[in-house]
Amino acid sequence: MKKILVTGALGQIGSELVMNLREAYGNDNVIASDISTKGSQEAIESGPFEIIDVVDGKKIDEVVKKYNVDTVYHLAALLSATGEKNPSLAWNINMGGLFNVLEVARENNCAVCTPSSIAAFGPSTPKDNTPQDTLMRPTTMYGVTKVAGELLCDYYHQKYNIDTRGVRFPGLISYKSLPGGGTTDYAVHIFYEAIKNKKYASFIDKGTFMDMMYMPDAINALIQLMEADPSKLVHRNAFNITAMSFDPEMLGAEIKKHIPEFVLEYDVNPDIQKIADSWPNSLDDSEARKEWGWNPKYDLAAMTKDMLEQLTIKLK
Ligand code: AKB
Repeated sequence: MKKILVTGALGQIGSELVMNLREAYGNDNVIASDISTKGSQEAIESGPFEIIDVVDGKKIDEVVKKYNVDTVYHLAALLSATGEKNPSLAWNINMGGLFNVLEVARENNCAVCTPSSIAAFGPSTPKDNTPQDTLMRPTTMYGVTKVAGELLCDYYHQKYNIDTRGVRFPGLISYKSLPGGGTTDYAVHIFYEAIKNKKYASFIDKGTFMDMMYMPDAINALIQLMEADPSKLVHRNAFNITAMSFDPEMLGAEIKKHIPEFVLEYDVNPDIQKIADSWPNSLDDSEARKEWGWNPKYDLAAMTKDMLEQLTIKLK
């Protein structure tokens, strides 16, 4: 049985990933960790939990040794909009944290799964059906750390034979934990406001298409990729994956099918819009489909219906 450490376990992805991993591998085999205890109490209470600040490599090493960890899901990172407000902090956490995790993995022979992002692409990348292997010159600090992180994982794989794997996540939509400081966060906030106030002012402009994914598909991607036969993986860091691509108008229209009074307005944030404009409209994820059977279940209609149902229950 795997012994898994999850960093950033109380964040948007982590809080759901931990519960799914515990169901699959057993509660005691999944060690959740985060910089504080703020966040999902379920993830803290249902199995082992440790405080880890990922810039502290010694602490990561201590926890890995304490539990005989053989697989690390490294999720702790600053997102794009927050990263642009504090680029040096983004560099320290995103690059310093990943470097520490890879060094600990080398020392203790662990597999490492860490997400990259559509932010790894930039304005010179082909915008539509963006290929797996293409130009990557991002213009945000978050994007810079994601490209550098992909290269670093490739390096540890080639040089030290560490089993590193990753995906380029699009915007992730979920109802359990809120995202923190991302460019794609409008696609989560819109659901809260639609249910509570029947209107939403989007900080991303109409006509801005970005890839998106519902959280159950994102969690499956991380688990499925780490279970994939390594001999089939040509790429490692990191696979394009997507489930849908839409702009705010399309999402608003889909919500209106369930809440006819819903009104979508715009209050565009120029700084965040600039980031969105530098990212692809839609990714080509055929390599992930071919190499490890990636196949998302939720499209825009299925995701919207489920989000509204689940969030309505949660907000009651
Ligand atoms: C963000 O918007 O920063 C993230 C991402 C696409 O990586 N959701």
